[in-house]
Amino acid sequence: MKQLLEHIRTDALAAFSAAGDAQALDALRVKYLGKKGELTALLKQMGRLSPEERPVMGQLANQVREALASALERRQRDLEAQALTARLTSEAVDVTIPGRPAVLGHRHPMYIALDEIKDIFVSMGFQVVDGPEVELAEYNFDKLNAEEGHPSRDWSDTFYFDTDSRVMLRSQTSPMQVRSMEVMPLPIRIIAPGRVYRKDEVDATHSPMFHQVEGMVIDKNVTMADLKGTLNLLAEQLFGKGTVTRFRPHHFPFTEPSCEMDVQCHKCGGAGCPTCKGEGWIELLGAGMIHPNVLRMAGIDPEIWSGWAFGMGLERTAMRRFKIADLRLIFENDMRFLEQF
Ligand code: 2NM
Repeated sequence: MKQLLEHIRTDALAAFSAAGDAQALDALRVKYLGKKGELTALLKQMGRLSPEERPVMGQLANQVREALASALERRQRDLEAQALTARLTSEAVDVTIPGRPAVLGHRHPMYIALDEIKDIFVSMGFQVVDGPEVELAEYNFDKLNAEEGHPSRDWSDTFYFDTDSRVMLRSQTSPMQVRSMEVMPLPIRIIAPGRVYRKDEVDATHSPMFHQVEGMVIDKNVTMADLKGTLNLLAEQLFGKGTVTRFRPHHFPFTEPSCEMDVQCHKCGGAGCPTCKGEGWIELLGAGMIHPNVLRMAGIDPEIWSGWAFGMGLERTAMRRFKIADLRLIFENDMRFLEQF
Protein backbone atom coordinates (compact mmCIF):
# COMPACT_ATOMS: atom_id res chain seq x y z
CA MET A 1 0.00 0.00 0.00
CA LYS A 2 2.86 2.30 0.85
CA GLN A 3 4.34 1.71 -2.56
CA LEU A 4 1.02 2.35 -4.22
CA LEU A 5 0.69 5.65 -2.36
CA GLU A 6 4.21 6.71 -3.33
CA HIS A 7 3.47 5.68 -6.87
CA ILE A 8 0.34 7.82 -6.99
CA ARG A 9 2.28 10.75 -5.55
CA THR A 10 5.09 10.55 -8.13
CA ASP A 11 2.67 9.94 -10.97
CA ALA A 12 0.32 12.76 -10.03
CA LEU A 13 3.07 15.33 -9.40
CA ALA A 14 4.60 14.59 -12.79
CA ALA A 15 1.20 14.78 -14.50
CA PHE A 16 0.38 18.11 -12.81
CA SER A 17 3.63 19.68 -14.02
CA ALA A 18 2.95 18.43 -17.55
CA ALA A 19 -0.64 19.78 -17.69
CA GLY A 20 -0.71 22.50 -20.35
CA ASP A 21 -3.87 24.38 -19.38
CA ALA A 22 -6.57 24.74 -16.70
CA GLN A 23 -8.83 22.20 -18.38
CA ALA A 24 -6.20 19.46 -18.47
CA LEU A 25 -5.29 20.23 -14.86
CA ASP A 26 -8.91 19.89 -13.76
CA ALA A 27 -9.15 16.51 -15.44
CA LEU A 28 -6.11 15.42 -13.42
CA ARG A 29 -7.71 16.69 -10.21
CA VAL A 30 -10.69 14.43 -10.89
CA LYS A 31 -8.41 11.54 -11.81
CA TYR A 32 -6.31 11.66 -8.62
CA LEU A 33 -8.31 13.50 -5.96
CA GLY A 34 -11.93 13.13 -7.13
CA LYS A 35 -14.61 10.97 -5.46
CA LYS A 36 -13.89 8.17 -7.89
CA GLY A 37 -10.20 9.06 -8.09
CA GLU A 38 -7.19 6.85 -7.50
CA LEU A 39 -6.42 8.11 -4.02
CA THR A 40 -9.99 7.67 -2.79
CA ALA A 41 -10.08 4.17 -4.23
CA LEU A 42 -6.94 3.31 -2.32
CA LEU A 43 -8.24 4.78 0.95
CA LYS A 44 -11.34 2.59 0.66
CA GLN A 45 -9.06 -0.42 1.00
CA MET A 46 -7.63 0.77 4.37
CA GLY A 47 -10.12 -1.48 6.14
CA ARG A 48 -8.18 -4.48 5.03
CA LEU A 49 -5.04 -3.35 6.87
CA SER A 50 -3.99 -4.57 10.30
CA PRO A 51 -4.75 -2.23 13.26
CA GLU A 52 -1.02 -1.41 13.57
CA GLU A 53 -0.61 -0.52 9.91
CA ARG A 54 -3.79 1.52 9.63
CA PRO A 55 -2.67 4.79 11.41
CA VAL A 56 0.69 4.74 9.64
CA MET A 57 -0.91 4.36 6.25
CA GLY A 58 -3.61 6.87 7.15
CA GLN A 59 -0.98 9.46 7.99
CA LEU A 60 0.91 8.77 4.77
CA ALA A 61 -2.30 8.93 2.72
CA ASN A 62 -3.08 12.33 4.26
CA GLN A 63 0.44 13.57 3.48
CA VAL A 64 0.05 12.44 -0.13
CA ARG A 65 -3.38 14.08 -0.42
CA GLU A 66 -2.04 17.36 1.01
CA ALA A 67 1.01 17.22 -1.24
CA LEU A 68 -1.20 16.66 -4.28
CA ALA A 69 -3.66 19.40 -3.30
CA SER A 70 -0.95 22.00 -2.78
CA ALA A 71 0.89 20.98 -5.96
CA LEU A 72 -2.39 21.25 -7.83
CA GLU A 73 -3.02 24.72 -6.46
CA ARG A 74 0.49 25.87 -7.31
CA ARG A 75 0.20 24.55 -10.85
CA GLN A 76 -3.19 26.25 -11.17
CA ARG A 77 -1.71 29.62 -10.19
CA ASP A 78 1.23 29.11 -12.57
CA LEU A 79 -1.10 28.32 -15.45
CA GLU A 80 -3.27 31.39 -14.69
CA ALA A 81 -0.19 33.59 -14.59
CA GLN A 82 1.00 32.11 -17.89
CA ALA A 83 -2.39 32.69 -19.51
CA LEU A 84 -2.44 36.27 -18.27
CA THR A 85 1.05 36.94 -19.61
CA ALA A 86 0.08 35.43 -22.97
CA ARG A 87 -3.04 37.61 -23.14
CA LEU A 88 -1.19 40.77 -22.14
CA THR A 89 1.34 40.09 -24.88
CA SER A 90 -1.15 39.24 -27.61
CA GLU A 91 -3.52 42.11 -26.76
CA ALA A 92 -0.87 44.71 -26.14
CA VAL A 93 -1.63 48.16 -27.59
CA ASP A 94 1.31 49.97 -29.04
CA VAL A 95 0.61 53.51 -27.95
CA THR A 96 3.57 54.77 -29.96
CA ILE A 97 1.94 53.94 -33.35
CA PRO A 98 0.99 57.25 -35.00
CA GLY A 99 -2.82 57.79 -35.09
CA ARG A 100 -4.88 57.84 -38.27
CA PRO A 101 -5.47 61.47 -39.22
CA ALA A 102 -9.18 62.46 -38.84
CA VAL A 103 -10.71 63.70 -42.10
CA LEU A 104 -12.11 67.14 -41.29
CA GLY A 105 -14.84 68.48 -43.54
CA HIS A 106 -15.58 72.12 -44.22
CA ARG A 107 -18.47 74.26 -45.39
CA HIS A 108 -19.95 73.70 -48.84
CA PRO A 109 -19.03 76.57 -51.23
CA MET A 110 -22.68 77.60 -51.48
CA TYR A 111 -22.96 77.92 -47.70
CA ILE A 112 -19.74 79.96 -47.63
CA ALA A 113 -21.53 82.41 -49.96
CA LEU A 114 -24.76 82.26 -47.90
CA ASP A 115 -22.93 82.87 -44.62
CA GLU A 116 -21.28 85.92 -46.15
CA ILE A 117 -24.65 87.30 -47.27
CA LYS A 118 -26.17 86.56 -43.85
CA ASP A 119 -23.31 88.40 -42.09
CA ILE A 120 -23.80 91.46 -44.30
CA PHE A 121 -27.54 91.70 -43.56
CA VAL A 122 -27.30 90.74 -39.89
CA SER A 123 -24.77 93.56 -39.42
CA MET A 124 -27.46 95.92 -40.82
CA GLY A 125 -30.04 94.73 -38.27
CA PHE A 126 -31.85 92.08 -40.32
CA GLN A 127 -33.18 88.89 -38.73
CA VAL A 128 -32.77 85.52 -40.50
CA VAL A 129 -36.05 83.57 -40.77
CA ASP A 130 -36.72 79.99 -41.84
CA GLY A 131 -39.95 78.27 -42.83
CA PRO A 132 -41.73 75.36 -44.53
CA GLU A 133 -40.70 74.07 -47.96
CA VAL A 134 -44.14 72.47 -48.37
CA GLU A 135 -46.33 75.55 -48.73
CA LEU A 136 -49.87 76.64 -49.44
CA ALA A 137 -50.38 78.19 -52.87
CA GLU A 138 -52.20 80.85 -50.85
CA TYR A 139 -48.85 81.96 -49.38
CA ASN A 140 -46.69 81.19 -52.42
CA PHE A 141 -48.98 82.96 -54.94
CA ASP A 142 -52.31 84.50 -53.77
CA LYS A 143 -50.94 86.67 -50.98
CA LEU A 144 -48.04 87.68 -53.24
CA ASN A 145 -50.39 89.23 -55.78
CA ALA A 146 -49.85 86.47 -58.37
CA GLU A 147 -53.36 86.26 -59.78
CA GLU A 148 -55.05 83.06 -61.05
CA GLY A 149 -53.57 82.23 -64.43
CA HIS A 150 -50.14 83.69 -63.66
CA PRO A 151 -47.65 81.58 -65.66
CA SER A 152 -45.63 80.53 -62.58
CA ARG A 153 -48.79 78.87 -61.16
CA ASP A 154 -48.87 76.50 -64.12
CA TRP A 155 -48.66 72.73 -63.50
CA SER A 156 -45.71 72.60 -65.89
CA ASP A 157 -43.74 74.97 -63.61
CA THR A 158 -44.77 74.07 -60.05
CA PHE A 159 -44.74 70.85 -57.99
CA TYR A 160 -48.26 70.45 -56.57
CA PHE A 161 -49.31 67.76 -54.07
CA ASP A 162 -53.06 67.86 -54.81
CA THR A 163 -55.31 68.10 -57.88
CA ASP A 164 -56.79 71.48 -56.94
CA SER A 165 -53.38 73.20 -56.72
CA ARG A 166 -53.54 74.22 -53.07
CA VAL A 167 -50.46 72.49 -51.57
CA MET A 168 -47.08 72.75 -53.27
CA LEU A 169 -43.31 72.86 -52.91
CA ARG A 170 -42.53 76.57 -52.56
CA SER A 171 -41.18 78.08 -55.78
CA GLN A 172 -39.63 81.04 -53.92
CA THR A 173 -38.95 81.90 -50.27
CA SER A 174 -41.32 84.90 -50.35
CA PRO A 175 -44.10 82.94 -48.56
CA MET A 176 -41.85 83.43 -45.51
CA GLN A 177 -41.99 87.19 -46.08
CA VAL A 178 -45.80 87.00 -46.04
CA ARG A 179 -45.81 84.80 -42.93
CA SER A 180 -43.44 87.26 -41.24
CA MET A 181 -45.64 90.24 -42.22
CA GLU A 182 -48.62 88.47 -40.63
CA VAL A 183 -46.98 87.75 -37.27
CA MET A 184 -44.02 90.06 -36.66
CA PRO A 185 -44.41 93.49 -35.09
CA LEU A 186 -43.53 96.39 -37.40
CA PRO A 187 -41.03 97.61 -38.46
CA ILE A 188 -39.57 94.42 -40.03
CA ARG A 189 -36.12 93.69 -41.43
CA ILE A 190 -35.66 90.05 -42.43
CA ILE A 191 -33.89 87.78 -44.87
CA ALA A 192 -35.26 84.32 -45.74
CA PRO A 193 -32.73 81.87 -47.21
CA GLY A 194 -33.70 78.34 -48.24
CA ARG A 195 -34.53 75.67 -50.80
CA VAL A 196 -37.06 76.35 -53.55
CA TYR A 197 -38.49 74.07 -56.22
CA ARG A 198 -39.42 74.55 -59.88
CA LYS A 199 -40.09 72.02 -62.65
CA ASP A 200 -36.89 72.65 -64.58
CA GLU A 201 -34.84 70.07 -66.43
CA VAL A 202 -31.32 69.64 -65.06
CA ASP A 203 -28.59 71.31 -67.10
CA ALA A 204 -25.50 73.45 -66.50
CA THR A 205 -27.63 76.36 -65.22
CA HIS A 206 -30.92 74.74 -64.06
CA SER A 207 -32.01 72.39 -61.30
CA PRO A 208 -35.54 71.53 -60.03
CA MET A 209 -34.27 72.39 -56.53
CA PHE A 210 -32.12 75.40 -55.84
CA HIS A 211 -31.50 77.98 -53.12
CA GLN A 212 -32.61 81.55 -52.76
CA VAL A 213 -32.14 84.39 -50.34
CA GLU A 214 -34.98 86.85 -50.26
CA GLY A 215 -35.21 89.79 -47.95
CA MET A 216 -37.46 92.70 -47.09
CA VAL A 217 -37.75 95.86 -45.05
CA ILE A 218 -41.07 97.36 -43.93
CA ASP A 219 -41.07 100.67 -42.05
CA LYS A 220 -42.48 104.18 -42.31
CA ASN A 221 -41.18 106.36 -45.19
CA VAL A 222 -39.22 103.53 -46.83
CA THR A 223 -38.43 104.44 -50.44
CA MET A 224 -36.62 103.17 -53.53
CA ALA A 225 -33.59 105.15 -52.23
CA ASP A 226 -33.40 102.74 -49.24
CA LEU A 227 -33.59 99.79 -51.62
CA LYS A 228 -30.76 101.13 -53.79
CA GLY A 229 -28.60 102.21 -50.85
CA THR A 230 -28.87 98.87 -49.07
CA LEU A 231 -28.37 96.71 -52.18
CA ASN A 232 -25.39 98.85 -53.28
CA LEU A 233 -23.85 98.17 -49.86
CA LEU A 234 -24.48 94.42 -50.39
CA ALA A 235 -22.71 94.57 -53.78
CA GLU A 236 -19.72 96.42 -52.27
CA GLN A 237 -19.38 93.93 -49.44
CA LEU A 238 -19.65 90.95 -51.80
CA PHE A 239 -17.47 92.25 -54.64
CA GLY A 240 -15.31 94.95 -53.06
CA LYS A 241 -15.38 98.70 -52.50
CA GLY A 242 -16.13 100.80 -55.53
CA THR A 243 -18.21 98.08 -57.21
CA VAL A 244 -20.43 99.74 -59.82
CA THR A 245 -24.10 98.72 -60.03
CA ARG A 246 -27.01 99.53 -62.29
CA PHE A 247 -30.77 99.11 -61.80
CA ARG A 248 -32.96 98.13 -64.77
CA PRO A 249 -36.77 98.27 -64.78
CA HIS A 250 -38.43 94.85 -64.54
CA HIS A 251 -41.75 93.29 -63.61
CA PHE A 252 -42.73 91.10 -60.64
CA PRO A 253 -46.31 90.62 -59.45
CA PHE A 254 -45.39 91.32 -55.79
CA THR A 255 -43.45 94.57 -56.26
CA GLU A 256 -44.19 97.93 -57.95
CA PRO A 257 -42.01 99.40 -59.24
CA SER A 258 -39.71 96.42 -59.82
CA CYS A 259 -36.12 96.26 -60.98
CA GLU A 260 -33.13 94.02 -61.56
CA MET A 261 -29.71 94.94 -60.24
CA ASP A 262 -26.51 94.23 -62.19
CA VAL A 263 -22.95 94.63 -60.97
CA GLN A 264 -20.29 95.79 -63.39
CA CYS A 265 -17.98 92.89 -64.16
CA HIS A 266 -15.13 93.04 -61.65
CA LYS A 267 -12.89 91.11 -64.08
CA CYS A 268 -13.02 93.41 -67.11
CA GLY A 269 -14.45 96.60 -65.61
CA GLY A 270 -17.35 96.59 -68.07
CA ALA A 271 -15.43 96.01 -71.32
CA GLY A 272 -16.77 92.47 -71.76
CA CYS A 273 -14.99 89.18 -71.01
CA PRO A 274 -15.73 85.45 -70.49
CA THR A 275 -16.78 86.04 -66.83
CA CYS A 276 -19.63 88.38 -67.88
CA LYS A 277 -20.13 86.58 -71.21
CA GLY A 278 -19.13 89.74 -73.06
CA GLU A 279 -21.88 91.80 -71.42
CA GLY A 280 -19.74 93.91 -69.09
CA TRP A 281 -22.47 93.44 -66.45
CA ILE A 282 -23.51 90.52 -64.24
CA GLU A 283 -27.12 90.15 -63.14
CA LEU A 284 -27.22 89.80 -59.33
CA LEU A 285 -30.81 90.02 -58.11
CA GLY A 286 -34.41 91.15 -58.56
CA ALA A 287 -36.05 93.69 -56.26
CA GLY A 288 -38.74 96.28 -55.91
CA MET A 289 -41.10 98.23 -53.66
CA ILE A 290 -43.57 95.82 -52.05
CA HIS A 291 -46.92 96.06 -53.88
CA PRO A 292 -49.64 97.78 -51.79
CA ASN A 293 -51.90 94.75 -52.42
CA VAL A 294 -49.30 92.46 -50.78
CA LEU A 295 -49.11 94.71 -47.71
CA ARG A 296 -52.93 95.02 -47.52
CA MET A 297 -53.47 91.23 -47.76
CA ALA A 298 -51.01 90.78 -44.87
CA GLY A 299 -53.02 93.27 -42.77
CA ILE A 300 -50.54 96.15 -43.13
CA ASP A 301 -51.88 99.60 -44.07
CA PRO A 302 -49.96 100.77 -47.20
CA GLU A 303 -50.96 104.39 -46.41
CA ILE A 304 -48.78 104.23 -43.27
CA TRP A 305 -46.15 101.61 -44.06
CA SER A 306 -44.03 100.94 -47.12
CA GLY A 307 -41.27 98.48 -47.89
CA TRP A 308 -38.86 97.01 -50.36
CA ALA A 309 -37.86 93.43 -51.07
CA PHE A 310 -35.30 91.48 -53.08
CA GLY A 311 -34.56 87.94 -54.17
CA MET A 312 -31.34 86.35 -55.38
CA GLY A 313 -30.22 82.87 -56.39
CA LEU A 314 -27.57 81.35 -54.14
CA GLU A 315 -26.09 78.85 -56.58
CA ARG A 316 -25.54 81.55 -59.18
CA THR A 317 -23.87 83.76 -56.58
CA ALA A 318 -21.59 80.94 -55.40
CA MET A 319 -20.79 79.96 -59.01
CA ARG A 320 -19.73 83.53 -59.77
CA ARG A 321 -17.79 83.89 -56.51
CA PHE A 322 -15.84 80.64 -56.98
CA LYS A 323 -15.80 80.49 -60.81
CA ILE A 324 -17.85 77.26 -60.95
CA ALA A 325 -18.88 76.60 -64.55
CA ASP A 326 -21.59 73.96 -64.03
CA LEU A 327 -24.48 74.11 -61.52
CA ARG A 328 -24.54 70.32 -61.22
CA LEU A 329 -21.14 70.35 -59.48
CA ILE A 330 -22.78 72.15 -56.56
CA PHE A 331 -25.17 69.25 -55.89
CA GLU A 332 -23.11 66.18 -56.84
CA ASN A 333 -20.86 66.44 -53.75
CA ASP A 334 -17.91 64.90 -55.56
CA MET A 335 -15.00 65.11 -53.11
CA ARG A 336 -12.63 66.14 -55.91
CA PHE A 337 -14.84 69.22 -56.36
CA LEU A 338 -15.55 69.98 -52.70
CA GLU A 339 -11.91 69.73 -51.65
CA GLN A 340 -11.06 72.75 -53.80
CA PHE A 341 -12.74 75.23 -51.45
C1 2NM B 1 -37.72 88.83 -55.91
C2 2NM B 1 -37.73 90.03 -56.62
C3 2NM B 1 -38.48 91.10 -56.13
C4 2NM B 1 -39.90 89.64 -53.03
C5 2NM B 1 -41.04 90.32 -52.68
C6 2NM B 1 -41.40 89.85 -51.44
C7 2NM B 1 -42.53 90.27 -50.61
F1 2NM B 1 -43.03 89.22 -49.99
F2 2NM B 1 -42.12 91.12 -49.71
F3 2NM B 1 -43.45 90.82 -51.36
N1 2NM B 1 -40.53 88.91 -51.10
N2 2NM B 1 -39.59 88.78 -52.08
C8 2NM B 1 -39.15 89.78 -54.25
C9 2NM B 1 -39.16 90.96 -54.94
C10 2NM B 1 -38.41 88.71 -54.73
O1 2NM B 1 -37.03 87.74 -56.31
C11 2NM B 1 -36.37 87.77 -57.55
